[in-house]
Amino acid sequence: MATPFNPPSADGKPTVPRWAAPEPTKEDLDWASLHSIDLSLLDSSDPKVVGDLVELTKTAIRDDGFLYLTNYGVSLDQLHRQFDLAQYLHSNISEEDKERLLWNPKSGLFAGFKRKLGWQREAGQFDGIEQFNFYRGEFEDQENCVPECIKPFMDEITSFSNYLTYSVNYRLLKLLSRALELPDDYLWENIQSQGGPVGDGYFRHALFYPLLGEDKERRKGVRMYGHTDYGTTTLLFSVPVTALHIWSRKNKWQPVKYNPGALVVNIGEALEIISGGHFKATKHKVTDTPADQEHCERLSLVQFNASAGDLRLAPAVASPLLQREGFVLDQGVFREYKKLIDAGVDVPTNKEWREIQIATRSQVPPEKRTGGIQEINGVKYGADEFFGVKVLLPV
Ligand SMILES: O=C(O)CCC(=O)C(=O)O
Ligand SMILES: [Fe+2]
Repeated sequence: MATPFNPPSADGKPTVPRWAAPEPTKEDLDWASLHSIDLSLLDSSDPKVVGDLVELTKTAIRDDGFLYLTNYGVSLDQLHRQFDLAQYLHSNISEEDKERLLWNPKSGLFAGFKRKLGWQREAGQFDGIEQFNFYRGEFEDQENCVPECIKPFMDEITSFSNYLTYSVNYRLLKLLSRALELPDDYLWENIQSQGGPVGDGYFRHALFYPLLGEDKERRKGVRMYGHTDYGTTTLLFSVPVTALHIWSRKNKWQPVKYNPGALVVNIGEALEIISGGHFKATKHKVTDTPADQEHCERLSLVQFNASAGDLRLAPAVASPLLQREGFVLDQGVFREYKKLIDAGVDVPTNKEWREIQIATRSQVPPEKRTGGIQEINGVKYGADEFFGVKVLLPV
């Protein structure tokens, strides 16, 4: 049995106001129909139950690349405490700390504080998205690298991030290794970056302020343009303010419905490549909210799990699934990697791949990307290119 999350106590710490979950939207939207995976079933002593779980996971990540994960060991109360802390950080971080801990994406990391003025370091136009990102460095040197106001609570944040990595992601990668019919520890041992609460990945406290008037007009409904995540798995906590959309199997953008307490898990590019395209790194974006949530602040907690930095990824041809069924070349980064591999050209290392994107990918609409517009099966895409790898985003 997996041990449930058991966080350090809040006793003797400054009082933290409770986060009040906004009312879910009442609009009847064209929701993405995602499968739900009950992670506790992985502990079942009945092989049929576990076998069915692996099958359902396989279906979910082949169909959607996104799934809801439930019963993963964190209670709703414990989760809401983490939202309290994220809200506290954004309400109490001093101007001095914002400046001192300002992020520098040119470094290839999103570490530290992002102001609500544009994506890169220099002040740009208001996008209303504030973030604090905890990388390895923030966890290791808390004295110098995290906001003063959050220091008393770093034990709780560290233990949460540790649980997400060493329990939730560990079990998830086991399930995904089984879907590839590989040994249980295959993805954890060979692909996942290691060390500390987040390996080479990061834990994020993001706050989306309402976007109104001219600012809203300018962004044309998009808060964060379509993209795929580059790591192994991304653990997004399902939030009441509707804004996350996925490019679904119906070839259209569909919103993800609030599922209290659930994790919204998406597959990163690393696993798409390793699985030879069987697992989908699905494009997703963050949009304006429905009208009845227009004035809501959207707090979003995310753990981005990263692949080992020095690896140059190739499909795991030892997988019986791949041997039986071959590659899936429908979409995405795997198809592009395969072109390079077939041509005998080195693909980038994982570290190079994520750092170039963080350092250079800016928040511009797909139709204004450097690689121009392409039409595939009647859908128009804007293109970027990094290391000879084309990245396509639906216009
Ligand atoms: O806040 C969200 O729901 C998603 C954010 C996201 O996709 C990302 O930062 O990669
Ligand atoms: Fe993302």
